[in-house]
Amino acid sequence: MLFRRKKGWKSILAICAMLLITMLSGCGEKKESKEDPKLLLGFSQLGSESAWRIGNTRDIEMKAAEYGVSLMLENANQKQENQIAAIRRFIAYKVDVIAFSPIVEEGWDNVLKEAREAGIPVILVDRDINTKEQGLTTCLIGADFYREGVMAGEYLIRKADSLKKDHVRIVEITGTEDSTPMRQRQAGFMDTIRKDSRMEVIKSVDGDFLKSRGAECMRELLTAFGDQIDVVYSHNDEMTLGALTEIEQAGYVPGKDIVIISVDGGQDAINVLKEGKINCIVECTPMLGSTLMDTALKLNRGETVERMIHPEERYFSDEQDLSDLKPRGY
Ligand code: GYE
Repeated sequence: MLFRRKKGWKSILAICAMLLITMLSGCGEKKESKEDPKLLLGFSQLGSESAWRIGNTRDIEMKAAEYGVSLMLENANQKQENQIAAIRRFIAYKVDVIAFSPIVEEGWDNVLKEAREAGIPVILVDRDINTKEQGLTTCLIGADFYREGVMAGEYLIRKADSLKKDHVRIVEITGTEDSTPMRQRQAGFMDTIRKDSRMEVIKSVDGDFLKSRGAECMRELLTAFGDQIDVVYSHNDEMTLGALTEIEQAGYVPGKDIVIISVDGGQDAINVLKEGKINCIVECTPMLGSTLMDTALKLNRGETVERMIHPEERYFSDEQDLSDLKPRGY
């Protein structure tokens, strides 16, 4: 009897202990779940200058909803001071993670030190920055813009070969001055064509990634150089589409009289490439939302993340059969 009663107590104790362990480990699991609804992400988008940017914002909103992340999204309308103010609001609001797409590379030290003091990790999306102090941000999720410039340059060398050109005069319409894609797309392109003595950049102008500026720049370039222009290298589709109208109005056939090279690969520009008016588009994908959510959740769990996260990219050109290309989604 006595023996049996003792055994009963032991069993009850063991069951209680097991229940406690299950409950505790259950709590742990919930906290680390991918869909932790408690993550509050503040994201400062730089503007809405292009199909790329609009597609990027839409993708981030969609993925936040999918991952159960609460998103505080602010659009800075192309102004750095608006981005700085947005980041300050995120800090005051005590978000868990801050992400932003910096319009330019310089001028972020102070606000990022404030984020560090508040203990909020910061993710760079799309573009890079240049700070005096290192380690103010955790990582960068965005394209390898230098490689995009290299792909554009390599295409041009192949095109010059096929056209049997011995002198190639290029005009460049660049993106926003001092932004990472502008700097890197230029550097990758120049480093590639520099090795080829046929290539000459006759003029480089700032088109600010805008369609209206692309048109304006092209008008000025055509007035200044006219027939001399063999190639337009434009840092995004918007500026390219703006430039094409001007080229046609001036009586030239884009894609034939002038070789057109663009970057991004949004649907509108791809359609024009298929019509033969653009010769090559280097892809830059705006679909960075999933990686951003995964990274924010990891940081929120205190995990370390890769410093540079580049998406896979390719190019589209008149050398390829693009009839099976899937809709681009931006
Ligand atoms: O190419 C352009 C946009 O930073 C990669 O910004 C981005 C660039 C993109 O407005 O269209």
